[in-house]
Amino acid sequence: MLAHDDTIAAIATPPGVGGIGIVRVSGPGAEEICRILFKSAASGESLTSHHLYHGDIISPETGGTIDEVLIALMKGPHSYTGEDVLEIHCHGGRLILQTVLNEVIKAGGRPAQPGEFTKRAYLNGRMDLSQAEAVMDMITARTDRGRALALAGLKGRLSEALRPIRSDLIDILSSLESTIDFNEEDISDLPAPTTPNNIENIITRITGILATYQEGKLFRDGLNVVITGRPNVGKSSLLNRLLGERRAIVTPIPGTTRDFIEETISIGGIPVTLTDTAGVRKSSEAIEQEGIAFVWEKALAADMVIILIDGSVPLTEEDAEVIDRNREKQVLLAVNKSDLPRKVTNVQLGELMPGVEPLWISAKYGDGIAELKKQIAATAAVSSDDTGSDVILANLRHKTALEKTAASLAAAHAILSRGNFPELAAFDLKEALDHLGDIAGETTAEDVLDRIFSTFCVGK
Ligand SMILES: Nc1nc2c(ncn2[C@@H]2O[C@H](COP(=O)(O)OP(=O)(O)OP(=O)(O)O)[C@@H](O)[C@H]2O)c(=O)[nH]1
Ligand SMILES: [Mg+2]
Repeated sequence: MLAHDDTIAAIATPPGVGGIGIVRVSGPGAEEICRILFKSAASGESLTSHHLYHGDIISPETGGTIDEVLIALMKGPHSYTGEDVLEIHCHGGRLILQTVLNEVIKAGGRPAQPGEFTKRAYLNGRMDLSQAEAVMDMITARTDRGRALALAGLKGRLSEALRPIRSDLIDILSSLESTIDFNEEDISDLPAPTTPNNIENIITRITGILATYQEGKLFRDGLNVVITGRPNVGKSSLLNRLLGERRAIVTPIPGTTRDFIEETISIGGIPVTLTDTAGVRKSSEAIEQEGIAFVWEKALAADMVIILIDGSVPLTEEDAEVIDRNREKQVLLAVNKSDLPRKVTNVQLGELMPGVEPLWISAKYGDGIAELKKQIAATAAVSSDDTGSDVILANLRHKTALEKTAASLAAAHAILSRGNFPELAAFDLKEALDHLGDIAGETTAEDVLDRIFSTFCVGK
């Protein structure tokens, strides 16, 4: 265990006003800070670890009370960080929390860096690196599916799934190394006990886990969907309908939306960020032109584009341009105003956009919206084939590490298939183990750790 000799402190609750706010302290000085600042309501009470106490935070300089609080002292190693942790539950005002934090720092703490509590938890072996990363995924989860995914990470499901792979890898390596030792003692013609099949089996298991990444990423990071089309087709109406509230201005005047409007909803557990954009047309008006220039940029960057057509009027050149500009994108073609007499046919649309089945909807009355949502989720999700994996990979760093593991294994496999060169294969297997170890943070470099924890919030 790596003991830190300094004590860190931070406001752990978000900025703004709340019912309560928490100042969190961790390190060898936590108990002393508590002794200096906290005066228990029941005089003469001694503090038991992991109990909640009621009392006041007192300024040692003036002797005045700063706030009436609840505190908990959690002695290490049974605490979040593995160190002595003090939590001060104050009234949730920014000034109060800042004042209490200042007193904590005067009493021997120092301001914590982003993610420093969790980093200490990791360094002290309270969790592995993939679990530490899941802490932030948990906090930022936007849908129930995303939360469940993060929770699995937090509970160490990924590490659990990788453990047998790791131990099989170590077995293969040690049996390989034993043949190397024998060879050195010149007992030749010893059959290599490690068949390439063992390695192939591990590669297959890793590939199974890797196959879950697209799904995992979708539920964790979500999907960017841009609604585009010429003016007045009902883009803003569609955004409002999908959101279930009046968010964007809707008028019969073409060119109503100038700027883009972004909102996130959950579709089948996927956090979908919808962007309503300005209607695309040739415009001589500067503000509108700017808005339209933005549309192409937004559409280009999107994961998926909904091309919206007004089905109650004949197709125009502008519709054709919108379709043309999005040929390379993942698109859904929706035809709006299905409640009005139809002036557009599926055949016409098929000519403009072969192979894409148009979906008729009414943003105004809600027809076809459930189907549209279904199609968004279905188009985004890659095959829902059972990958045979009971963990879902959602983090790019984990994916990269697993890919490197598989690549090193493939190299070892190739060497062993070609002949008996156990030394060379052992080298690749060791590398595979290193890459695998990166996920739990067994072999992770300091700069990588810094990068990971710097994305955390202060106080976590
Ligand atoms: N009948 C009918 N009218 C609709 C439907 N959807 C939208 N409208 C009407 O079409 C007009 C334009 O709707 P908007 O949602 O503002 O269209 P938009 O594509 O955002 O327009 P711009 O922002 O100007 O590009 C409004 O009068 C809406 O009430 C629909 O499904 N049926
Ligand atoms: Mg609009």
